[in-house]
Amino acid sequence: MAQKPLNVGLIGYGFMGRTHSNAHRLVNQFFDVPYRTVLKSICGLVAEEAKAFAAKWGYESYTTNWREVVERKDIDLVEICVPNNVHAEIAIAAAKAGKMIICEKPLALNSAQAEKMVQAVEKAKVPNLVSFNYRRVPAVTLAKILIDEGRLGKIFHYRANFLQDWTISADVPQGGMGTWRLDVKAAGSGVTGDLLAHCIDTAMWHNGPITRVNAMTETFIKERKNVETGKVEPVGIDDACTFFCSFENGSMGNFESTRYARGHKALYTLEINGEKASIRWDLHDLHRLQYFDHKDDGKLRGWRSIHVTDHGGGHPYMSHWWVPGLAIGYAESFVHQIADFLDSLAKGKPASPTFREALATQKVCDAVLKSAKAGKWVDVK
Ligand code: SOE
Repeated sequence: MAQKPLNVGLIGYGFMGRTHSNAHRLVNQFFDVPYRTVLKSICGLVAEEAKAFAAKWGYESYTTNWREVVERKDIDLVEICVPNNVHAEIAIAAAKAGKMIICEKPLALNSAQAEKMVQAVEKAKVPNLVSFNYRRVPAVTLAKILIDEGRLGKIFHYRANFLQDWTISADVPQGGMGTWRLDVKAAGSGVTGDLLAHCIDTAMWHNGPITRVNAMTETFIKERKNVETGKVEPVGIDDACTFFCSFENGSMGNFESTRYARGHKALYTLEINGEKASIRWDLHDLHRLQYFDHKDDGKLRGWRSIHVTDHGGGHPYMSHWWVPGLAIGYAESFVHQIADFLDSLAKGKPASPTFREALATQKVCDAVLKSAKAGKWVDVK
């Protein structure tokens, strides 16, 4: 396939900077997409680190000034992999400069800010995508296909958890590289924006809009040292959040996230119960989809564990990888994301989830935090 080059400027060389860079390194090896991504520039706070990252991942240049990336005439796509409080400023400037944008999740600190970002990309008519990568784990995509085929029938329940345990110690600081997620000024919220946003994005993709929520949050450790100021400061994020919700289709939702579930490192699970069938998925076993079909013969009826690696069986994305039976993992969900983005670009179609779709997720997050504060049901508006 004839491929056009697509020049990338990536801002942020932390954990997400690595997942996105890795995806660029692999996408053209495994997917016949009409564009070949070229790693033009990496931007990060410390020049020496940016230089080392550029050398390791194959970027042609590095900088510590994100405006340089946004303003460079030879850059087509800007990827935003920095803390949440800088997403809006960079995205709006990039849209004004006519760049395509892929932004890490959550889109913004809150929906008012996300709204401005949506206006900017829509006014500039630039392709845009928010990196809710779990949609593109083949088993999660297969769940969407099964739901859309009507195999579950009417949906009654959607439940999801995202459990971690890395902030239990009071010695974990807030602010700075790696721990900015604990600083409300940088993150906007705690587990609601960081982890539940993933669950909400997937849930609304699978099961349609969420209309109202009833939430509770807790901050277990009230003060932590701030790496930026060197002072012990109040913690402004939610350490844990549980909420119930209604979906527009009449089903009930039940969501929980915490960074205080000792023993769980990144346990994202989801379960959907329909009139005819149920589905269950677990990030720790991400290539499997559990499926129960009530119409199976009674003697054999039970939960089946589908190893989602068989493209002969129609398993999404798997024809691009190895032979049936051999699994892929977390990193590949980012490869699928960029492959889908490039494919949509060639077709002149938006790639999902767009900034506008991520705004809907942000509105649910805002309603969750508002409900927890008010101690009552809140409509998602
Ligand atoms: C937090 O620990 C985190 O890295 C999130 O920020 C990611 O979005 C999630 O995929 C894994 O956990």
